[in-house]
Amino acid sequence: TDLPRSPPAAAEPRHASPAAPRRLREKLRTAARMAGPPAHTAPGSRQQVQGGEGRAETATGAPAARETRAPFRFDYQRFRQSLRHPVRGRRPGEDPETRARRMKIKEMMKFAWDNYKQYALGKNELRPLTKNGHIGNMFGGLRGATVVDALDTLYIMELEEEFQEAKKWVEKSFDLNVNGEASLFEVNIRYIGGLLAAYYLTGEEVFKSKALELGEKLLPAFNTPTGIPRGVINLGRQDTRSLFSPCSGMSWSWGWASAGSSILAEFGTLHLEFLHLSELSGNPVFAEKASTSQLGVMNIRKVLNRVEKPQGLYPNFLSPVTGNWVQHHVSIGGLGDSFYEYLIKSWLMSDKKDSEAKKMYDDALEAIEKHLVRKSAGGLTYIAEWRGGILDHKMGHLACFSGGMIALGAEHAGEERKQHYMNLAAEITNTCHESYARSDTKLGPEAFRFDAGSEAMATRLSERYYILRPEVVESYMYMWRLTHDPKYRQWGWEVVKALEKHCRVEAGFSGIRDVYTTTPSHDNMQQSFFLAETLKYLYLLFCEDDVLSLDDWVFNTEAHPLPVNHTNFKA
Ligand code: DMJ
Repeated sequence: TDLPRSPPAAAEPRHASPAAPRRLREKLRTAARMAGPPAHTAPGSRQQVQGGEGRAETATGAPAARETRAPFRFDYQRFRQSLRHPVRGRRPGEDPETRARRMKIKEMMKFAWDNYKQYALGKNELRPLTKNGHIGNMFGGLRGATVVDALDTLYIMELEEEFQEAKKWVEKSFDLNVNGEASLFEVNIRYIGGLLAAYYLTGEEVFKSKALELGEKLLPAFNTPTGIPRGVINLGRQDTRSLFSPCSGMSWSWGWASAGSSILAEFGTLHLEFLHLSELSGNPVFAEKASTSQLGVMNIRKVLNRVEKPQGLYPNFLSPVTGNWVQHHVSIGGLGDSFYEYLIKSWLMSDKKDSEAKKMYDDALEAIEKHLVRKSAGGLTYIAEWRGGILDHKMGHLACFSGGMIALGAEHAGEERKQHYMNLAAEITNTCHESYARSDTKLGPEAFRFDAGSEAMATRLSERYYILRPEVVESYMYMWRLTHDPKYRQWGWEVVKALEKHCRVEAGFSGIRDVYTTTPSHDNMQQSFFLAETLKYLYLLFCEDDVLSLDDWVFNTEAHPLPVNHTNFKA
């Protein structure tokens, strides 16, 4: 069983000898601060509690670490000069139809933003039918998820006025001084990813400082016996004991996750952003906590490389206490998806130096292909889910990102494997397109199945909805960039037309409850990832390849571009 245990003692570590180099001693001190007081028993139904209640140090020790370190400055100008292509491209002559389609997508973005601004600015999402805002409980009291998610898309589309409106909101109204329970994963991919991308694209300091401040608030989630973070963290101030924020800095596992486990796609989707937080701050604590081990706090990859993997597969639930799998459910869709994405992207972002990530990706993909990839009776290739050795012949919409990922990885697989993986990527993307083409709205369901005579269609009422998700157009964008086969632009344009017809309402875009009826019922929610991802990938599909070139950028799992690390930009 998964009982609460104490993290390592918060004392000067044994091996911090006076002879140790100064940088190392500073790191050790920081990490000792991070270790925090003993664990607490979780209130209510919560599974695990660890971390920083009443912590005497500043938030996570990172600010204190800054006091002892030589001042660090990231040289933004030098970084910009290092890019191989202008961020927004060179704009050579292009055919008028492509331009017109791109302009249409830009208009959709403006419409989505304008309505959010008018009815919901400062809330997390727009409710386009009732014309008000939605806050939800994923972001621990943080607001403006749509603003932060939209920043880089507005910038790339040259919606200058709208970008300035969004920036002004971040400067004047984005309050990080909140006290609530947040998803570590969602805050990381949407807020940290969005702020980092906005900084790298524009050089505006406000985005960098907000990203770093927020990043520090996430660090206590790593205070577990293995260093595998828990899924939920309280974002409250951690430097004072307060009657009003008794849980600040503490973290929990999701109540619904088996036996206090952490989720593969959550703890496996931090690496890109946390490396950039370290790069920009000069503070190694983010990267170390996200990737390497200090003071016996096992890092994420170490734990994963140590634990035995059934048939080479990675199950979705892992105990942050023991470092063992809690359940044998494997999926390249929800709960697993972006873990695999971040392995290949970690390698690409490191300018192909992070060979550990590449090997983990290659091995994982080999196991997935062997045990999960299947062909339907009708000849469609799909990726099934695996439950303790039994295949569930279902593919989630979320799993449709994998066509793009496999194509991206194929580029670097060596000639023979390259063609093999490009074929696999094309087949999976084709299957996902079929899931759209076989619906009445030409939008795809949340999940589709290949059993009981069904092929690429939802068989359960509860899986028929479409919430403006990006994964299918994400794969079209990568497949277009890597093959230039015009069918991907054609398929992307089909999605644009379907969104306009079935999801556009008077005050924004809404998800729909059933893709198999042309009189859809709207779910009254304009998801922030529609602006961050769906519209951005559609727009890029109709851009030249040098706009956010894949030579210079990797997209985080929320489509926020982060630069490939060609050099060290310390001023
Ligand atoms: C996004 O927040 C991210 O793409 C995440 O990785 C998965 N789900 C949504 C969009 O569907």
